[in-house]
Amino acid sequence: MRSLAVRRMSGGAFGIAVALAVLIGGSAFALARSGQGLSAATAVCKGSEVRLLNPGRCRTGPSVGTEADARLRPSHRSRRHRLPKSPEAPQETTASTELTAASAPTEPKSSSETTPPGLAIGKGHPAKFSGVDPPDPAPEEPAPEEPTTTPPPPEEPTTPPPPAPEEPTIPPPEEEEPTTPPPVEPSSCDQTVDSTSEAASALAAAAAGSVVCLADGTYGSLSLSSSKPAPGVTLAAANPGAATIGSVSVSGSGYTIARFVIDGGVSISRNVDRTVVDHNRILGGNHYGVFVCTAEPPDQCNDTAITGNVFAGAMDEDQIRANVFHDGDGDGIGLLVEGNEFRGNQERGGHNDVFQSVWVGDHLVFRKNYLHDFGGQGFFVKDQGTAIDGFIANNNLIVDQDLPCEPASLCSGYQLSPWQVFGPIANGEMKHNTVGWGSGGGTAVLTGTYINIEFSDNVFNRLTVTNSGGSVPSMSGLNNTYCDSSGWGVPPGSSVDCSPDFLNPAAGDYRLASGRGINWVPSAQHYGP
Ligand SMILES: [Ca+2]
Ligand SMILES: [Ca+2]
Repeated sequence: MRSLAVRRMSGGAFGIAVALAVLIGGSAFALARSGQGLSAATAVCKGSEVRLLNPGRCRTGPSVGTEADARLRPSHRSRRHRLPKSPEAPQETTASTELTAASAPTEPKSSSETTPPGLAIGKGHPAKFSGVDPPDPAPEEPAPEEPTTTPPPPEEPTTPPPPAPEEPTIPPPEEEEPTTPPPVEPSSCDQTVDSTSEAASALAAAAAGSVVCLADGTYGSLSLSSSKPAPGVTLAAANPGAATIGSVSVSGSGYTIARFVIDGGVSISRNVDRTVVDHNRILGGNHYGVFVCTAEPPDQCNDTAITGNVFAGAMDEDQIRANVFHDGDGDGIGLLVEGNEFRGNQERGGHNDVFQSVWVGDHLVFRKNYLHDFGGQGFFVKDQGTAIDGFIANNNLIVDQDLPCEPASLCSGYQLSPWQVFGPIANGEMKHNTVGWGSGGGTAVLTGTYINIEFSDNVFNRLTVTNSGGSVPSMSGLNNTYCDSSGWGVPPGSSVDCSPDFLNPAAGDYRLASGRGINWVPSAQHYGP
């Protein structure tokens, strides 16, 4: 799979276009919220982000029991395993149920062995969108949020930790991993404007390669609809993190959105090419963080990149929803999700996942992401009718999956799966991932048809390989470390270790001297603006 070596999509300058802000089914949503008298609490929490990391302070948040919930979700939500059935939304079932239904004679494990407490397998995705785009049905677009009056201050780039004394030498990575690319610099602004209407005009007139910047401030929503030829155009905050924008609707090709605080999510429409969402802070409390894309086959979104962002807080559904991604330019990447930090996701009854792939796509590259201090599910791939051709999930760190459901009664436990990959997938690899350690942490699940997939050099806490996706996956691979496994024909070179000697987990350094697992530390990355 090295032939799939990923080259980052152009993060540089781009041309521009304008768009008419067409905000979608938000009014009802906002109305519902205000009707619950929650607006103030929401704004406070969103502005400070405290709610996202300290749910106890904001338990009256908007996600539970609102009119919007009734529209967006099943009406009966006493438990997360009873989403209503529909042709597109298979009912969530427990692992034991699915294993019984599709029991494989070769799988002698009892349900208790294959169904760790709290494990949720086979969760259905919410009802699909209507296929009309635009206008968008309710689930497609986030409701416009009242802009926060006080955007969070830009985060200072973290400084690398001092070298640990007598730190073991980390072997060089087996493959050359790209570093997090530098964000657009303010000095690169070709022009700076101070309203979304001016931005729209500037983008419409901009030549490919241009960078239009927004001055410091809080703005409403943006719609980018005029396609731009390569290398596209960039809309950036003039000063990193000092401009807050609402929802961003992308229906034209060739846009990079960089270094903003985004409080309304990013939605990429069908048949859009070359969208880059780079080094933004994407706030919770909206429908999705980034939605790629509002379509189903045969429509698709080509060559999308989501890089270097921080996703902070739970959405009504997923922090990233990926549907029909496609490698249109033949560089081996259809959707690149790389170098992002994800925190604060929680299961709120909407099947809230950090990353969920629905429908088929091709050439998914999920790499070097940092998932921590979250709940719900982590990396979740399911429901594609045909194989995702080109599947790379490498060098990701998933730890401290310990946020409870909200409300806690939604979950029998909060240790939902950090890594759940349903086949069919083909021609790819899962390598050098470190998953399920720290506080909390559910069981990773691999299931379904895997074709030419390598699973090597990973460090998983708990891993289940089941037939709940229709078959037990067959993988090649070497040299994994794990604590507990079920149904897995453990590859050669694997070792059992329930307390791997991570270099400095208290400081987020989950590298191992053996070179297995990740080869980077979060503190050396630049997330967000
Ligand atoms: Ca591509
Ligand atoms: Ca979901």
